[in-house]
Amino acid sequence: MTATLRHDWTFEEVKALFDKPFNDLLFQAHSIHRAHFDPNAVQVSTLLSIKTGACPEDCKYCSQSGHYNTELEKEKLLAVEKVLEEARKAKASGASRFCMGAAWKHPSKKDFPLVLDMVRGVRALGMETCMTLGALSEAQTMALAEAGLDYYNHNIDTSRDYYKTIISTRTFEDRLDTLAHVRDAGIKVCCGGIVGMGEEADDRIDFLRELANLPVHPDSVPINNLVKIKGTPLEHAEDLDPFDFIRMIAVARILMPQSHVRLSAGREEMNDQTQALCFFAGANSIFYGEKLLTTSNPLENDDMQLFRRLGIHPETVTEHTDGKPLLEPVTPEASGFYNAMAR
Ligand code: SAM
Ligand code: DTB
Ligand code: SF4
Repeated sequence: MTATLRHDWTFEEVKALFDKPFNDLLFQAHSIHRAHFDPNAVQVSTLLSIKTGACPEDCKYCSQSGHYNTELEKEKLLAVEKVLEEARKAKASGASRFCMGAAWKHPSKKDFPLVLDMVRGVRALGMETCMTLGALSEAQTMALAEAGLDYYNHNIDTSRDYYKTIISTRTFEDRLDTLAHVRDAGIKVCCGGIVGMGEEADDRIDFLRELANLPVHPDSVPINNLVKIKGTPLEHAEDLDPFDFIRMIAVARILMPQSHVRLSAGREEMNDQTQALCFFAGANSIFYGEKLLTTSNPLENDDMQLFRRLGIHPETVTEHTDGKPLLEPVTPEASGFYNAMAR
């Protein structure tokens, strides 16, 4: 059941998917998943916060916003060598992609050359590279592409309508502008958002519709379940029904059949059964490693056990997004994923 790629989804069509009986929705999503991917392979990325806290943006969910008192320990931009040391560790533990995140509105002139060195350095270790640094100018995007950046993460986070309730220091359109620069520079786009922020079901429908109707589907679609941070306005947001979270994954898979859908933040609060259903519904990427950016993630060993229990293996990666080979292919056997388990 291969699906044609569409960019003209209507609200009613997406709502009709959400309204399907759970089994029908999962069957459709899994059939599409199977037609486009190895259903037992999951891409494995590790995150590192390269600059932490004191962010000028006011995202109501975020531990790193300078607008809220979240008791977070702030940290200046890490030294390039420290970042490479962490990337080496992530590779040895089995990650194929290293994602570096900075709490900036946009990168400064002073910091930007260091960020480029990080991209070159991580790439030279034989890993895929990903960065999330806030808004980018056209020139910065070109420079990142030249340095060999594989992916740029820049989320639209929620529906266009609900966006204003969550963030006031930038607009939804600002996000689309940076996404266009990234696409134009030939860097693969990683773009998704968060659920469980007090949004309506209609916002979740519209959020996925916006993603699917972008000129090109994002290559990676992270679906984060809100990690509630003490001191932020969303500290006491109501939990989303886990079945509604699984529905999000399933609908994302149906709308964007060729994209990697990432089961992102919030896995620590999910049981194994929910995660397994997410993989069945079409999730085929995770953040792996004991920390996300500032909050915790399942222990590496727990993820390895879960993979083993479900017969899932890390996805094999042989080349960068520009077609150049990785220093050495990352295969399940060579990735260090299972070696790390034996340790
Ligand atoms: N500052 C950059 C930006 O906003 O693009 C990059 C880092 S930001 C932390 C990346 C994404 O992480 C956000 O867009 C949001 O979707 C997700 N995120 C941040 N805090 C979160 C939380 N508490 N729970 C779940 N997801 C979160
Ligand atoms: C994304 O969508 N999720 C990641 C990544 N992109 C950068 C970040 C999750 C952050 C969770 C909260 C924290 O650890 O601070
Ligand atoms: Fe800053 Fe990104 Fe957090 Fe928003 S999500 S406050 S931009 S670090």
